[in-house]
Amino acid sequence: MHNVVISGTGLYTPANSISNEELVQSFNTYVAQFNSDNAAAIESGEVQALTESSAAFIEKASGIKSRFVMDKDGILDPQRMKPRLPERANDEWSILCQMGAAAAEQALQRAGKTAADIDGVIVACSNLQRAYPAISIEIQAALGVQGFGFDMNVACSSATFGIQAASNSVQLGQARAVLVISPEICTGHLNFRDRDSHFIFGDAATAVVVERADLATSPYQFDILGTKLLTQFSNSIRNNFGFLNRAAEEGVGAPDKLFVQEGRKVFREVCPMVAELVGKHLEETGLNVSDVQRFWLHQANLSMNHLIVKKLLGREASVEEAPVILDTYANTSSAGSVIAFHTYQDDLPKGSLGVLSSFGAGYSIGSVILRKR
Ligand code: CO8
Repeated sequence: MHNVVISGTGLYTPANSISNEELVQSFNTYVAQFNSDNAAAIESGEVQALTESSAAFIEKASGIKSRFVMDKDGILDPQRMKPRLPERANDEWSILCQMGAAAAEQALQRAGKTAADIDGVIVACSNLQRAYPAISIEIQAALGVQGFGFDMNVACSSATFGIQAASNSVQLGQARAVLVISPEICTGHLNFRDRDSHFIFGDAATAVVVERADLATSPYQFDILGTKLLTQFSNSIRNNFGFLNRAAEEGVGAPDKLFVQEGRKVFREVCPMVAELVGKHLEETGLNVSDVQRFWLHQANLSMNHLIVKKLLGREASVEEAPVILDTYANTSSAGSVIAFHTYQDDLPKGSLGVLSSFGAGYSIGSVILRKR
């Protein structure tokens, strides 16, 4: 059995960002148009009038101020309200491959490795743009990596589940190093006409090099002290989009073929589960919660993260202890906790303990305990 480290991380951030104010302006234009077009039906009670969104509500309820996106114009066009991402020819790299490979190249650079040092690529994310061939195998080709590749989806928890799979492969000697890549175009499956959720998501890609400790040479290493995963079935976060939609024509294009959630219920049910899992994981690893210098948590909602860390520590956490990136990135699904880890790790002294934890649809929760080398 080999000891395993994370030896490098990478981040791809799209060029364009949308502020709450810009998003709300587009949404409210759509609302005004809808209510005007349906004035008679609204008057007679056949159709319900739509209500405006508010930038102040969004920031207060979620902590989100802006989000990076792969296409800004298509989302903000009130006639369209979805990204415009043109199809590419089969001999061009796909958009998920392109952003995933960019994050991977940065992770390889920080790890001081090249494609020749990697034996596997796992693409772990919420939304894969096609059924096959696997995006991971395409990224292998784009980077020039030999060995194996496979895709996996555990929604927002995909990256931590991917890190466990990668860590197991390296520990068992099946690979010297594995790249875990999370390209997320969450705006592709976000209903920008839904007031309750139109502000939640953004786009980004992350990558992590999981490597045999005795081969790692980078100055950015973290020992993986343990991983722990939990899933429990819930319909509170759901997306019914899939390949069988065409066999049920009546449902094609319906709102349930995009992201839907009961936000309050998710908040209430998931926070205690995360605190319990992380607490138990630390205990099983022989560590105390008070030994942990940093919690890199899934970035969905600021109050959610405050509550989870408060349950764990028994007090409010400082922003250094639980760093925030959702203010500028929004929820980037599986990429979120890794963006926090990538952005807020270099200041930690050697020996510092941290927990990388993600949570989301399924429900699914992942915990990875890390110690800086
Ligand atoms: N503007 C103004 N007012 C609003 C708006 C708006 N945009 N939206 C709702 N309101 C109003 C409501 O009408 C309501 O009014 P009233 O009290 O009069 O009825 C009031 O605000 C409160 O509404 P909510 O109860 O809905 O608001 P919350 O305080 O619960 O906040 C949140 C809503 C921010 C959504 C919050 O519940 C939340 O963040 N919950 C956690 C959700 C979460 O973490 N989900 C994770 C899902 S992500 C995941 O697992 C990945 C899935 C795959 C990703 C795919 C990519 C698309």
